[in-house]
Amino acid sequence: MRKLFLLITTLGLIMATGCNKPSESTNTAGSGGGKKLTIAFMPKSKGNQYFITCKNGAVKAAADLGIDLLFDGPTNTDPAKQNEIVENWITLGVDVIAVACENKEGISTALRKAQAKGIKVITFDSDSMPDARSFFVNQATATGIANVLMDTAAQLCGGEGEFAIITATLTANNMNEWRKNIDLRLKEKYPKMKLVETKPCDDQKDKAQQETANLLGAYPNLKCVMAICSPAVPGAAEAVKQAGKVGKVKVLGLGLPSENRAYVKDGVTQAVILWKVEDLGYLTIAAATALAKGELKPGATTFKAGKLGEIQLQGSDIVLGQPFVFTKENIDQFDF
Ligand code: RAM
Repeated sequence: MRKLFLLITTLGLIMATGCNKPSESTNTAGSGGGKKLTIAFMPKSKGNQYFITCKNGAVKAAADLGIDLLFDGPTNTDPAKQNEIVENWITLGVDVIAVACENKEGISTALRKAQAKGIKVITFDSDSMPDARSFFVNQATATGIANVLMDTAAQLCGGEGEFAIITATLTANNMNEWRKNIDLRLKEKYPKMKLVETKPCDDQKDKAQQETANLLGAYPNLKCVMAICSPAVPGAAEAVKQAGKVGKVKVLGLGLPSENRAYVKDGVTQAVILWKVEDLGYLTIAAATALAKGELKPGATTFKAGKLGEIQLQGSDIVLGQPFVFTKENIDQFDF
């Protein structure tokens, strides 16, 4: 009985400590000697499968490189909460903060404050203002992503007709850079295609579904929906399916194979485009570690990113690679 009581008390204590702890922490075995680095890693939102996959890569890198990883972020997109977490990490005195920014300008003040306290800062997935961080780990160039999106949309529409975009938020730098470059490609190459509207969905599948349903009602000649944030791709597909417009309105976007497999197989979604998301998390932690150790300095042209090998820099951008197109034919080969 006493043993049972002790067990319950201990479990209660562990749970209470867990609840009060602001960030999840992954302790990894150090490579021996010296103080272990603590790298704090923040997604745009913790509930988004895309960032859960990024985190898996970050955890692997932490184990490979022998650093302690803190992981925290808003449950859903929330720029104010991101600022609050950065402030907590400043108080904690972490070595590096790595963040996917929801609001480019909004978060930069807090990141500058971290830098002023001697904390190194890098961004990944979605950048801050350039002076608020040392490096940005980019999944692929904005032009590369925009061109493959726009070229695929034009191909699906036979080079003409109306299309609409579902974006995440109007404050996230990655979304805005991609939108800007989609516009450029559209003007340059596809004069017969018309972008009717761009609607934000706050990185929420249900909101993307609702916005797509509204667009289908407002534009009866719509030929294609381009969803440029991962939760929006299955959301747009579901709306097209429920409106009975499968095949008539094409769906494409930046999404995870796992969240879109069924829609792709059923012919609702024609193309899903993405990069190796786990590697984005891995590369971010590798860059953060190299930065903290003084192995990656401003002006560098390459650096060694653990198991990913030597990575090229473009100015202060560390670019992971090229976007990839998943279709009915190849989607089964990918399990993320
Ligand atoms: C969402 C996020 C993220 C973006 C992906 C494609 O998960 O908005 O920033 O890179 O989509």
